[in-house]
Amino acid sequence: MKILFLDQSGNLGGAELCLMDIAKPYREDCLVGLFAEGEFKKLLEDEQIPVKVLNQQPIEIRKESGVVQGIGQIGQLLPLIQQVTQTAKAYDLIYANTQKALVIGAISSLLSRRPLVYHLHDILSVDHFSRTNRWIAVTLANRCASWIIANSESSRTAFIEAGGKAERVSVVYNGFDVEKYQASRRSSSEIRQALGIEQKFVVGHFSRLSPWKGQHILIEALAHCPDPVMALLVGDALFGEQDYVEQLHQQVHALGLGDRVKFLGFQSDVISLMAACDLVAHTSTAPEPFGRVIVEAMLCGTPVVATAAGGAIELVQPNQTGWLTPPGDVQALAAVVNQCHHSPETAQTIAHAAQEQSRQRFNLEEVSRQIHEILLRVGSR
Ligand code: UPG
Repeated sequence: MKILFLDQSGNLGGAELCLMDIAKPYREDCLVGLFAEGEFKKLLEDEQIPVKVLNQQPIEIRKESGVVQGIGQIGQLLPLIQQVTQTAKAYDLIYANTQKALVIGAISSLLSRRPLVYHLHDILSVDHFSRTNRWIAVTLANRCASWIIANSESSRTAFIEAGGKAERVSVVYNGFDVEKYQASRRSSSEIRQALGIEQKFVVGHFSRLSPWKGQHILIEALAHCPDPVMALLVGDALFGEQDYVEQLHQQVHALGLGDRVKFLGFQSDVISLMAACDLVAHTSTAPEPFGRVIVEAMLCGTPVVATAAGGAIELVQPNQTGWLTPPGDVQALAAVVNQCHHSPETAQTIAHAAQEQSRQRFNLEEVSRQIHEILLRVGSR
């Protein structure tokens, strides 16, 4: 089956890393059409997945856009719609991986008469999207998409609550190449030595720097933990959140934590770093649609504490495969960090159980099989 995948981003966010794994089995016969240049294109090329940037103009519509701004920007999308429609004629199916890809993909699907599948990586709630953008996403999905793949039960539920048709959505979790998390790690002691953190209790945070990802919660929690406890913040601001980055640096300075917080920026090898951490913290302040980092930490065998909201609740069984703390609850997070610091054996037992379970639950081969079944069904209609 020939598939035209569409993604708006040139940056490497979770939706893009997920798409890369989904597209791999189709690399002989697919095209990933991007709406921006960037690192994602390079990664796809490295993986020998055909890729083309279909748009040379940045698209200005944002998650929080209102109706007037939205309509005002439709004009700039016309050349892109035309190009996607032309391109789609050589493929059997359009697979939209992001919201802007849904907008373009839906119109092109009507014009090219190719079926559309929408992979929903977001929770369509007021926490994340303007009312206009929620309405656009749900209306286009209902009218134009043959099938919707939601990345968690939470994303599926929010979609239905926003008016989405329940009978056309299935939940498929992100899949992971589980062997990669065992095999390709550099030695943890080498990494800790290189970073000068051998004697520390290291709490890793792996996410783009963005207010709702809650790096500030971990920094604040650190102030309630003893000195050997430190944080590694891995990730960069991908969508222009420079004010937040500045705010984080000021917070570290104000709390006197300068030597206990390291900003590592975006790293392509997160596996080695995660394996070198004593604990991984997920601190999103709004419900996380899925939470790749939680599963990745589990696969690495590193204990994980996550925010009890959205997809994270589906991934972590409290006190069995990790810990859950209420969103924004600094004291609760600090308590878990201190508990893991004081009882590393218990933390390791829990991490081991999580590793065993996640290798079964999030196996990429099984996930690819589920996706392929959906695509075959849609393609044969
Ligand atoms: N990552 C890197 N390098 C870094 C920092 C992060 O490779 O320096 C990776 C990280 O390991 C993870 C990904 O980036 O694999 C980020 O994942 P996540 O925070 O889950 O993704 P989002 O960008 O927020 O993407 C959306 C949803 C999220 C869901 C994901 C896939 O918000 O909940 O897990 O899509 O469906």
